[in-house]
Amino acid sequence: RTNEWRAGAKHRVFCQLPNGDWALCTVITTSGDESVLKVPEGKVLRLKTESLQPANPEILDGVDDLMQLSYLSEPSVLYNLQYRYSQDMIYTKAGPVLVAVNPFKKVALYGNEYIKAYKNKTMDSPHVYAIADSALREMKRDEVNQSIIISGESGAGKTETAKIAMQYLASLGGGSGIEYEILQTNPILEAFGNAKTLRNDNSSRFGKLIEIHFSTTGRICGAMVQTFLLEKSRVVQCAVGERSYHIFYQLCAGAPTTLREKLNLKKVDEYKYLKQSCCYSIAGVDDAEMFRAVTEAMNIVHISQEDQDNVFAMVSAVLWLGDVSFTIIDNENHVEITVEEAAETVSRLLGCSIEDLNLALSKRHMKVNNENIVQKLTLTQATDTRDALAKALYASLFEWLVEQINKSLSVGKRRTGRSISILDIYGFESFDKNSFEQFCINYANERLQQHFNRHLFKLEQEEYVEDGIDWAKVEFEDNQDCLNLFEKKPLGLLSLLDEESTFPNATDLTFANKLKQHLDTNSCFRGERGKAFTVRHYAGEVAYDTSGFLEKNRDLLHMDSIQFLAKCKLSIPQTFASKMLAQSDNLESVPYRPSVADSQKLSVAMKFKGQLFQLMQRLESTTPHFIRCIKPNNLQLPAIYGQELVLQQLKCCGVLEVVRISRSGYPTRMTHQKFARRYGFLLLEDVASQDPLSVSVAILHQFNILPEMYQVGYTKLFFRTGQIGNLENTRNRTLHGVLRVQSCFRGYQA
Ligand code: AOV
Ligand code: MG
Repeated sequence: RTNEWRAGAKHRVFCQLPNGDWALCTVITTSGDESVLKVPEGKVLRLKTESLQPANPEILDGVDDLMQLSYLSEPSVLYNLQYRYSQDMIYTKAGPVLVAVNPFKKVALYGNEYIKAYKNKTMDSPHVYAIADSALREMKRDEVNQSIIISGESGAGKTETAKIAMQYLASLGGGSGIEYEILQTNPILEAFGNAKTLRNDNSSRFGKLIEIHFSTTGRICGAMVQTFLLEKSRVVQCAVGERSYHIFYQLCAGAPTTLREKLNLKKVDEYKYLKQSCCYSIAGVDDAEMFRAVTEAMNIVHISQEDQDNVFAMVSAVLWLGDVSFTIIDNENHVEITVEEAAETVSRLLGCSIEDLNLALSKRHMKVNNENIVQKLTLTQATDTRDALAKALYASLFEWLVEQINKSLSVGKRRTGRSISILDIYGFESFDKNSFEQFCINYANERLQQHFNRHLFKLEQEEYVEDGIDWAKVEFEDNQDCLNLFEKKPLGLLSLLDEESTFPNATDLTFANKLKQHLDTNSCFRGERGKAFTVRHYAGEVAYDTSGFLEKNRDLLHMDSIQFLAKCKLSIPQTFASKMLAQSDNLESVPYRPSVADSQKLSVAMKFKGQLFQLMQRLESTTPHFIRCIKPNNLQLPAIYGQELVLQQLKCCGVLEVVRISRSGYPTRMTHQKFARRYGFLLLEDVASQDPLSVSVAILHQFNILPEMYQVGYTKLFFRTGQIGNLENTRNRTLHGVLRVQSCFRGYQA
């Protein structure tokens, strides 16, 4: 433990203010175990010396790579990011990782001038452009596919960052015109897959990987989009203050008169599905204008006018479906649909008869003891069936759009195999109440975190090895145990969930009990009271409530509904249903059961796991570039930097972990030349004639820097945390001393 920093007055330290924030202050005096400090507003505080944390010397204020910090403590990292943020320097490196702090305002860091500057290397401060540029260069140089992996919590800026990276790639790899199409996929996917939530006015409700392909000459020749787990439930249910998908509001606000009449559009506040959240507009967003932008984008990616008409017919049908009501026909609460405007509009838009719609929503065909029977549905069952149909319609529409985009951007024969993938995926989530969605999202993040750890370690080790220094492996916390908790067969969370989902009589409670029975000895798992359980994730503990897990995992669309869609004249749902039927070899309508060899055989969790494995496989064969987005406040406002909030995210997205990893190695590096130049004058002996390495070694000896605190590499010196800080202090004292002597001398002369 080094205590030197405490020794003298005028030292910069961090102290924790009553509100919990860390403030940079100077030590006025230290006596006993207490210090008197001057805090930023000029106030004076007396605090226990023990509670203080050393601060870095002034020359390290606002360094553009956290690795250059001599002290890598939490307050130092927070202060450095804040220092930069207050000057609109929103990007900072944490070693190989780019940290991006959301400015929540326009910052003058983008556009052609900047793109040129990064391309020509006249600018080298941390930036998304710099990351995209390295990806492009390394792709060409090493002939290896690259990936840009963007993570961070909701509203942190992942989607914006992905678009900024795409802009840079489009600009440098453009020429064929296809780059413009690629950029235009964004407004389409955002209209159909983004929504206003309490955390983000433009929240992506799906994960996205876009693979941009390059020709041998480095020109963009195509792209492919893959999406993950769209949040379907939003279509039928959404929290107060949030909105459903943008497209619903855009269509209602922006459809021209003829389309409006054709689709029988109402005002947004007249639809049940949209009314429940009491939120219809977004500050600063013109939905009508956005509608025009979306149709323009659809033209650009070659979605025909006829297809666009079909798309909007589906959007309208989903809205009207929510308004379909039921009439109770007997004293057992059985229902039929009420024949009125809603039902009529739905059947007209989908191209089916009202009878078909009624059959699909109020009856269910079942096979019991090899006998076909028809069950009448109760009001609750019918309403659920209606909502499931609306979700399926919307999900099939989204899937169809992604397919069209991929057809239009298709690489085809031009494929060279070289690509840069950009991953914009939901970050780790921990709310007061966490459900199946968080369960899947956090599982995905565990996988990504493992990928992240592995690569950072590899990089770190490679640099040491390249420079020829001794490198005893540093330990790092790996999250394999938590991954095992999810993936182990047969006694892992996913397997147990699937098993329970196959039992018709299982409930969320029996599922929770099963977990507790089998997993209670697992150190990453803790059973809670009732239907809850806790998982110890790498980013912290999350308590999940199993309510709805089985239902959401089964995600059943009854065979009656599938057959209904197959009969509709509208092509998108029809194709979707035919595909499902083609995969199905058994038309029995049963609850989810593995013996049913159809497209619904796979549970949602299993499908997601499959997608995730595929994704990881794809990423493994690429050189990764990591960007961690940070949200500095929950108000979506500029210039507010909440330390607590930032710190929690730095921990969650592994930035502090990278920093911690580096601490156990040699985080500060300086070339022999720079080191000799900076500190050489402190030497007592004359070294003017010596080479930088000898000068460096002489400095290390004179200042008694312990051998375990540094390593001499071929080109660089590697230091453990805090070492450069001490040298800097000596250097400053000496420089000030020299100045004082000089001014005394001048005084004497006068
Ligand atoms: P997310 O993708 O990380 O959330 P977004 O990329 O949608 O977050 O960013 C949220 C909002 O922050 C944007 O709508 C912008 O207003 C603002 N913003 C982000 N980055 C920048 C930037 N570089 N410059 C200016 N404004 C920015 V989510 O999709 O909710 O997880 O599911
Ligand atoms: Mg997003």
